[in-house]
Amino acid sequence: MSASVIDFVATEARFGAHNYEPIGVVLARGEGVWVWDTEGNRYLDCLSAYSAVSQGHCHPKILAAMVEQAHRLTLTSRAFHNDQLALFYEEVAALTGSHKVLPMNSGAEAVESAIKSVRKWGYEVKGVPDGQAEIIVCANNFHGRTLGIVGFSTDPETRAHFGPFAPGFKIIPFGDAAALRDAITPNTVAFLVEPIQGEAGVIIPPPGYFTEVRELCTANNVMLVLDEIQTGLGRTGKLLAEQHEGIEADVTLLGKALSGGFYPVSAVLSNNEVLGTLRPGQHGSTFGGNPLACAVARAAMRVLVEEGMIDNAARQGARFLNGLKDIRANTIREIRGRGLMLAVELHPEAGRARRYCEALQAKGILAKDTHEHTIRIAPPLVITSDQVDWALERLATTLTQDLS
Ligand code: IF1
Repeated sequence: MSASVIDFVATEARFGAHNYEPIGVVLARGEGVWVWDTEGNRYLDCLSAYSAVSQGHCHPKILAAMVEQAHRLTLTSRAFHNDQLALFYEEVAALTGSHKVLPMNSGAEAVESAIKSVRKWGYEVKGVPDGQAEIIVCANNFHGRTLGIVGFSTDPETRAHFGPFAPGFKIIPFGDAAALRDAITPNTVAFLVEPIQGEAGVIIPPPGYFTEVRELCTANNVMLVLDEIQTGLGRTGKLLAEQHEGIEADVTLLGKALSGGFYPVSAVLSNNEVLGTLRPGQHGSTFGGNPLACAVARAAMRVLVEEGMIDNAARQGARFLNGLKDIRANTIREIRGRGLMLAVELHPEAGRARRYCEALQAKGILAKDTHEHTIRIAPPLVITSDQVDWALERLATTLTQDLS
């Protein structure tokens, strides 16, 4: 690495908590699907900041909305109204068919807020005895990094030495409706689940799973909370991943691409019942629903729809998936994906996925490994057919190498 790159990396190592092991590239600029490092090398971003930059890097219309609002009013607190929040509410509710919106900042905050809200609904509406609410989650879940959330993680790395944890969560296998049926009790208030498990390696449930889940939740007065923070807003080729299953969640969580990567914006969306239980003073956030966040999110949603990014994700996702499946390489165990949420799982004997990500970097593609043997592929939803083909060429040459 050249001197300037080592300076950045060394300084990060010197001062920064070592909670990430980034690939050896220092990025300086982004535009659309492309990012450039400090040396001017160009890469196709196949991570999109974990699907937060779905609209492409530095989208000009989101940037313009951010700059215009930043000149006018950035933060008021919710102690006062502002002229962006109501518009954000209207537009996100119209886009998703929701009735109530709770604006937060990070995805984890939306998840935590949803947990608080469904518990409150359980006690005050469903009649669960106070302090006995149960929430069912899935093994290999990823819903964020707060203490409450890692308390129900099954990943030792995510939860080791962070305890003690809060009770009230039951863990069942993902994709097994019978396990959900058997786990529900009169004190169950919600089933919190990702439509497709992202961090687990793009795990897609069996056909019909969510139809059964929806029926079980309805029959037992259990709130179905879908964490669409990664799968939502076009990533899987539909606005919400639930649409592939033909169901509707009771509570939907959005984040990441809700701001197009410009600003932390998340939201809990629900029917009246769940969010209707929150009264003044019972929940809040300094930055939640601030005018700058709302202006950015409004622009991010607008360009997603107006520029046909959702349909493009479906088309280019199919192209990408078929192209990956056409690669004949002994290293590949399985190719998975829906829309532009794709994964290449390698055979364990092929070596660590990180080695292949490092080889891809040398060919101009930035991708991230997950759980040792899987390479995630999630480019911005603005990717073109030519760019998909360009990426597939490089993936094919890399995956046919043996980097064990
Ligand atoms: C990290 C993972 C992805 C999420 C879902 C909630 C959140 C996330 C489905 C929390 C966040 C991020 C977090 C980031 C890496 C990335 C990630 F690898 F950690 F799991 F995308 F798969 N629900 N995912 O994916 O949202 O609070 O981060 O805004 O923690 O390293 P957040």
